[in-house]
Amino acid sequence: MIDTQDMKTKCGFVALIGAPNAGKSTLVNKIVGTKVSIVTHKVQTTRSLIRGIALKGDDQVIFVDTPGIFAPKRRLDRAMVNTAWGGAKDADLVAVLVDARKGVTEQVERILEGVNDIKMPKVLILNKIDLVKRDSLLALAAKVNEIAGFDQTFMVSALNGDHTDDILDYFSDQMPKGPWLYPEDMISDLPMRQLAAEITREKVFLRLHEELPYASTVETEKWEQKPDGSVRIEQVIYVERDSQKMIVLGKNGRSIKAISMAAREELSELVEAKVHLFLFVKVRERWVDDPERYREMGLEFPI
Ligand SMILES: Nc1nc2c(ncn2[C@@H]2O[C@H](COP(=O)(O)OP(=O)(O)O)[C@@H](O)[C@H]2O)c(=O)[nH]1
Ligand SMILES: [Mg+2]
Repeated sequence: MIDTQDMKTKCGFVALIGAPNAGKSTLVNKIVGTKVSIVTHKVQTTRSLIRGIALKGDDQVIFVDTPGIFAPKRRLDRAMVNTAWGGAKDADLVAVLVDARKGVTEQVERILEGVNDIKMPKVLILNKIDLVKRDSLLALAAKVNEIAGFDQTFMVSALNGDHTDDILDYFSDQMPKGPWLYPEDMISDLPMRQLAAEITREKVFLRLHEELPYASTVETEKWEQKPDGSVRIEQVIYVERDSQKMIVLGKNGRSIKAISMAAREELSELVEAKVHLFLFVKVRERWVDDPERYREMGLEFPI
């Protein structure tokens, strides 16, 4: 056994939970300082647990970005919500993010009731303070704390970074003593192939509307380093129906070209090299009921 009591370093997990769109992924990206989790204005963008790793002095704080918690309907929804609560139960500290502009919605209320059953330390983060008046924040903080008791309340804007440093200070202080779990230069535990698939999935979310983002998933099939330093990446966008494939492709391939260009640009930044991106669209009728697709996404397959 290693005696951690005399250790100078601390290391632990902070799970971020909240309703879809509260700003969880934005906050992780802001604190980590790099985009490790994709963000869109649409709900249910994040599907699995994404870990973003931040350093503060001698301490390592591993943020676990979770899918939003909502009333699940489909199997994929259930997998995401289970994953979010599971992430909370494995953490050293749970942070509940609430969109300050939306306040205590029915969805938030249900989450807060669930949070009451969690035994570890809990903090409340009221996010998007750039969108609300200051005086309404105190009332909201009081109201939320009546439903679930929190050890601390923070008020931040994940978007512009207001007070996000305070969060990191507090969390690093609260982490248990112990050795770092990840190397110093690591910012996410997501494998490159999966991160690359997430980037393309973000572009699909941004480009397409209605049910399409939710009917699609992206997987990286091939990743090849070329002798000239460039990278060839092949990815498949899975959809459920032929009609959806037509929409993803778009008239004269316009949509898929736009998705591809946007993804390629960001992938080049990520790998710091020229990227040749090849996107294929495949119809897989019941991918949402296929355990293999869930494994690829890092989700447990709910029976
Ligand atoms: N104005 C404002 N918008 C924010 C803030 N944080 C996140 N957002 C926006 O809220 C939306 C959802 O953010 P996201 O991080 O994907 O939420 P998640 O579903 O909780 O992960 C995106 O359009 C973000 O740009 C904030 O502090 N202020
Ligand atoms: Mg998210």
